[in-house]
Amino acid sequence: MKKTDKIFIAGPKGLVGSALVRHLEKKGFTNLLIPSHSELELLDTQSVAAYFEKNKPDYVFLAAAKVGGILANSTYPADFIYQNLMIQNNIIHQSFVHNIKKLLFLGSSCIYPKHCPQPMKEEYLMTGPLEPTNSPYAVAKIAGIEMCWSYNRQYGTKFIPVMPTNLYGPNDNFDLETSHVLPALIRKFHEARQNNAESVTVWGTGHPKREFLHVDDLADACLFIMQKKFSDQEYKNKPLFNIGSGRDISVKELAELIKEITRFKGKIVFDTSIPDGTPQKLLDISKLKTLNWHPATKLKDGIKSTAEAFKKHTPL
Ligand code: GFB
Repeated sequence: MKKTDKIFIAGPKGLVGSALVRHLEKKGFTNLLIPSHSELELLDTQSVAAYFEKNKPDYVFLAAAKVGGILANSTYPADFIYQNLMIQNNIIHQSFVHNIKKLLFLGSSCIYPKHCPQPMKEEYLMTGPLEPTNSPYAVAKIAGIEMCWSYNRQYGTKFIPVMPTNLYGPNDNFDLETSHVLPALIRKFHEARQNNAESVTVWGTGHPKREFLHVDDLADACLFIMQKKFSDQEYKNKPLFNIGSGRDISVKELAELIKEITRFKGKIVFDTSIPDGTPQKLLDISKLKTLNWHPATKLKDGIKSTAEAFKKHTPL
C-alpha cells in the first residue's frame, strides 16, 4: 500500500471507522475517502455505484454497519438484517465492479454458534445454531463473509472478512437502550457516582463472559491485514481472521472493574428479567498471532481512558 493510495473508509463516524481514520492518518496515509451521509447513502445502490465511479478507491475498509447491543438487536431485528445486507451488498459488489485492489469486511464474533467450543476458531463458523437475540445481524454478517469468498473464487478479487470481538473505545455509543455492555456500564456507574445513587443495575445474571478489544488495537490489526501479502490461492481458500484480545471476563467482573475505576461506592444489582444472550464469547486469535500481530491495550487502561473521554464529553 502506498501512502497516497485512495483508501475508502465506509462508516467513518462510527466506533470502528473513526478509529481506522485516526490510525491511517497517524501512519501517514494522505488520501482517505471519508464521505459524509449527504455525499453517500450506503443503503442506496445507485448512490454507492456513483460514489465508486467518481472516486475510484484503491482500498476499501467496510466498517459501516447497523450495530447495537443485546436490546437493540432484539428490538429492531428487521433493521439489523436489512440494513447490514444492503450496505455490504452495495459496497462489496461495487468494489468488484470497480476493480479495487483489496477490501476488508468487518463482521462480528456473534457469527459463531451460541454454544461454540471456546475459544472460537475460524473453522467453527456454521457448525451450530446461532444465538437468537442477534441472529438477524449474524446471518447478515455470515452472508457478507460468503460474498467475499464467492467473489474471490469466481472473479479473483482480494476480499478478506475479519471478525472482531466486542469492541470499545472513543466514539462508542453510550445510549443506555442501544449500547453494548461496556459503554453502558461506564455511563451507569459514572452517573450513579455523580448522583450518590445506592445501586447500579446490571442486566442479566452477570455470568456471561465476554472478550473486549480496544478499537485502536482493532484498527492496527485491520491495517496489518490490509498490508499483508497473501497468495492468490490464500484468497480463494476462504480467508477469515478473528481479531480479539485473547481474554474474556464475566459481566459481573466487568461491572466490578468499572465500579472500581469510577470509584462508585454503592451496590451492584442484577436484573435477571433481561436475557444474558450467548453464555461465552472468546475468540481464538492464534491465526493472527502466527502472523505476528498482538493486541497492545490492557483492559483496565482501555476502560480508564474510555471513561475519561466519556466524562469529558458528558459533564453532569
Ligand atoms: O454488549 P451486549 O449488549 O451484547 O451484552 P452481546 C453483553 C452482556 O452484558 C449481556 C449484559 O449478557 C447483557 O445482558 N449487560 C449487563 C448489559 N448490563 C448491561 C447493560 O447495561 N447494557 C447492555 N447492553 N448489556 C451483542 C450482539 O451481543 O454484541 C451483537 O447483540 C454484536 O450482535 C455485539 O455481536 C458485539 O455481547 O450479548
